[in-house]
Amino acid sequence: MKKNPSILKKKEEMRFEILTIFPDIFPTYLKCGVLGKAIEKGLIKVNIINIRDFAWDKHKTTDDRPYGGGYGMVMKPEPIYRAIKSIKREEKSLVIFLSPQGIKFNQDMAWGLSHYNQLIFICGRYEGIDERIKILCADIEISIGDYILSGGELAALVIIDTVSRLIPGVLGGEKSNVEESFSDGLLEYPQYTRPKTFQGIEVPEILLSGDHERIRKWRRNQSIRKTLEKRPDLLKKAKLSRDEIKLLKDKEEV
Ligand code: 21W
Repeated sequence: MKKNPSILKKKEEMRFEILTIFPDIFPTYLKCGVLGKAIEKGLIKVNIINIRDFAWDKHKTTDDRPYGGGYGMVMKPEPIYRAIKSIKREEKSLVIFLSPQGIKFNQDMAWGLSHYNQLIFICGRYEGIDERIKILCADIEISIGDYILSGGELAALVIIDTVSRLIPGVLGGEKSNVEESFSDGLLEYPQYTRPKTFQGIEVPEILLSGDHERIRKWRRNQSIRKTLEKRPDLLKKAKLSRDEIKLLKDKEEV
């Protein structure tokens, strides 16, 4: 019988729930590429919840002026609280509060999140969300980096995209996510396709040689050199062989 570990393991789907006042942001991105296919195949589900549907006053108000005064508006707690309560919670479920003050998202965190069955994202707009939502509802507060966005929606898409790629079956080729940048902590080797010469620049000869072992070594070497050049901070955590570490040490002495 053909070995197929994927049929031995129970397929556990991932549900993403997004709480937002701008639901229109999401459908186009989610239809495209890898994510679109993953949704088609039923490997992931994305449910978009309009916070405004849980505002009960005549004007469906979701924001209000900050206590203590100051610039801008703050998102009211009640509609968000009711929106979260309306979600049917799966067994392994996490509520993520997206904010510039959160812990910074990275690939390791994505692996951690990929083991849940349900991730619930609270997207803020205006100057932020009433602090009591964070206290009462959030399991974790995440930022995607040190820059200012207009709201949490792009951050939710960044995290959903990254986490989805780690779910078994989402990427076509079995190996594609193992080979990807950051998987062994190194930057990617340079890639080329046809034509052989473009604007006077040749494709490196070795890639045309058909010698797959030499190509593998060349690519590995390019990855290490590129990482040393552009992101030496990554080398501390990179998975390198003894020989590769020695090679780097030799380079430092030159
Ligand atoms: C930006 C909200 C700035 C609040 C107190 C008094 C989610 C984000 C966001 C946003 C402020 C992420 C204030 C990286 C981001 C997000 C919108 C500051 C001013 N506070 N990751 N006045 N960058 N941003 N509020 O911006 O919601 S994850």
